[in-house]
Amino acid sequence: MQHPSKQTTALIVRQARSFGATLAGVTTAAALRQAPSYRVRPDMPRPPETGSILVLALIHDPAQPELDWWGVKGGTPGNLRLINIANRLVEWLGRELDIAARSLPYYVEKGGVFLKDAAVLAGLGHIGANNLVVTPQYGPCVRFRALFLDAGLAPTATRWSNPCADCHRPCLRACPQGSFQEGSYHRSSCMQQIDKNKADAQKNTPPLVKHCRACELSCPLGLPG
Ligand code: B12
Repeated sequence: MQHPSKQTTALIVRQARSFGATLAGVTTAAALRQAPSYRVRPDMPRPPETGSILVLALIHDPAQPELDWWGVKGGTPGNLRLINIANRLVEWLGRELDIAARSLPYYVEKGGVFLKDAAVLAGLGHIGANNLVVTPQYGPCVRFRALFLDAGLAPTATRWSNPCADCHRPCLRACPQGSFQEGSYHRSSCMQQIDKNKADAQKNTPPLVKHCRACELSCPLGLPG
């Protein structure tokens, strides 16, 4: 089914926001299939060749750290909110626009998509020096979820330039494991911190995992703590 008008895309984005998404945007499944993360990880399942991806972003205000704590229904309370918004959209898209949609799992290996690539292609932000999607409105303090829509929609576009261009990049020095010592993100150093966060969680009841956000919260575009 084709819905190539920008008005249909704008209507869907507005509805996503009225259901509680902070930001929303659309890219084509075909564009996402070609995105850099799929080139780095050819072993991962790719989105279909046709259809669209609706990306939802939810603000994760540093003043509400519990939104990002792992170990509850939905993974985190923030992700549970995103799941609920996505479920309401699936029902609304079918009823109002006759568009079949499904909410995609969080993990790529379980049929999800690389969410940062999807968010950048949908025009929500840029990949920052901290390897996170930095949005103009909330810096990197957002989390994403995506839906697959069985319809050819007009994509949303980026209207702004890379925010890290003129930044002194405190994110590169904020990591407790020095994951950016060589100027770009080093996954295995970051994983050491993630493992430490998981071990720390076992000392508490309930064992909620409070992942490090140093590279995120040091961004000058993020919200004040
Ligand atoms: C696995 C995973 C992890 C792993 C590995 C991370 C990694 N980057 O390798 C670990 C556990 C270490 C981790 C850590 C964190 N994660 Co994580 N993670 C994921 C997950 C599930 C998949 C990411 C992945 O494997 N990417 C693939 C690897 C190969 O690529 P990459 O390092 O991300 O780099 C690619 C992009 O930068 C892209 N890219 C670069 N330039 C460009 C330009 C364009 C135009 C495009 C389209 C793409 C693009 O290409 C690169 C590959 O070549 C996603 C959820 C999802 N389904 O996507 C969340 C996700 C990326 N994580 C997220 C977060 C917040 C974090 C942490 C801050 C911890 C936390 N508090 O949750 C840290 C931050 C680490 C960092 N600075 O990157 C958020 C990011 C939100 C944002 N604003 O960007 C996501 C999207 C989850 C969510 N809930 O929204 N994570």
